[in-house]
Amino acid sequence: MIENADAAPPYNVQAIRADFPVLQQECHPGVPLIYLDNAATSQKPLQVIQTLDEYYRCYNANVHRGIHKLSEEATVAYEEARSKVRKFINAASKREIIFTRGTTESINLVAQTWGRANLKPGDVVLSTVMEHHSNIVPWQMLAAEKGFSIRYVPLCDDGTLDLDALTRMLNEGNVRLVTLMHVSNVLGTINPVAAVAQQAHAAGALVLVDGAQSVPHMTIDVQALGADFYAFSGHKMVGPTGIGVLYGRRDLLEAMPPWMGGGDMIARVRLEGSTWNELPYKFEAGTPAIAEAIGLGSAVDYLMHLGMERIHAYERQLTEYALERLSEVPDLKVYGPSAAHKGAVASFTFANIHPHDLAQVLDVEGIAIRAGHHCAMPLHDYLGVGATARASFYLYNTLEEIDALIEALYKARTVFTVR
Ligand code: C6P
Repeated sequence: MIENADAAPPYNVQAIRADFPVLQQECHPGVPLIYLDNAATSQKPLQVIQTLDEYYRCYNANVHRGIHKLSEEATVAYEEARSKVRKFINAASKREIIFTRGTTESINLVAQTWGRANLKPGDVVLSTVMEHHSNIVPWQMLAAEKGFSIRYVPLCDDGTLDLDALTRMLNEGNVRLVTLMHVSNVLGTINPVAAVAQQAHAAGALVLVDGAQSVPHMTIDVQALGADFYAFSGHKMVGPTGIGVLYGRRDLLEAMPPWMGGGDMIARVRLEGSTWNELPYKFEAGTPAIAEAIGLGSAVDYLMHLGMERIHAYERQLTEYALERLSEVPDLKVYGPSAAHKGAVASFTFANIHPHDLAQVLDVEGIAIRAGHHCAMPLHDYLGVGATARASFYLYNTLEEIDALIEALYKARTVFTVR
């Protein structure tokens, strides 16, 4: 599926950067943009932008409805995008690919359909303290209604998951679902999903994986991982906003009731009651995000052309270099494991400078980072910090941009009185 890294031409980051119009601009007069907020959202290459443009210019129409040329063209492109996504994550069938608005909606879909139908008092949903709010709050909302409990696996000191605790908690019984992120958006921790899934299945639990920070950065094979559900967002993987994916094992999806009701998700509607369409349409009520899905297909083409293994290897170099350079900065603390166990994310605190103030000073230098709790408040509580500053990298970032970040951090020391 992925091209052989040995046979591929060298990774030409400057040629890649030329594909991204946003990166060509100055952030302020005379100050080039250095975009290090990729965990929040990625920039889009011309190829994806042109795909959206072409759809609206040439064949904008609703899908699965009209018997006319434009509608047929739009339907073919929309379904082709689904096939591309299937191949990208190695799902067994196209029917297992449900288009949603993003990771958040995908997780809510599982909670509101599988969760609502299956979870009852006495059951346990096992999660982790490092989760994004989108993998905590939907379960809390449902638990308040259904009376099951949620337990959270703690972390080791280096920010990796405490696998002994996970085993213990699984052995305590009644765990129906293990729901965890593949890669942390704060610590960068890469969780051993395949091993966790094996244990969870042995204990009779299903596994939901939040892949928001993994799918954009590494080869994903949902079957090899043993994921029952896998959720991700298009906008973090050079695709448009407003489109995401829920992968679900076919037998599970078949057995789940629909979530939203409306057009396209039905087989037959009578005033007395309705029956449901086949997969995946049962879960795609109403006019979908057609342009965005087709744009996501184009993003998949772009990533597959570069090769996910090469992207991952390149990002590892960036991360190693960033961690090494950040370790030279006095009074700066990076959270999370070493580069070998980490995605392309570095969250840190820096002396007594509030992360928001730091982000503002870096913005003057044209450097975009994120500051705050990154929608992971429980993790920040666990770490004992109110907020962190986060630099996150992607396939178009360079070592020179990391140098510029370090230089700007030294400058920030002179702006603030560091205690
Ligand atoms: N994290 C960040 O800056 P949506 O918003 O649905 O596309 O993705 C939600 C989400 C779920 N899981 C993880 C691990 C994530 O990182 C995110 C999005 C962004 O870290 C925005 S809060």
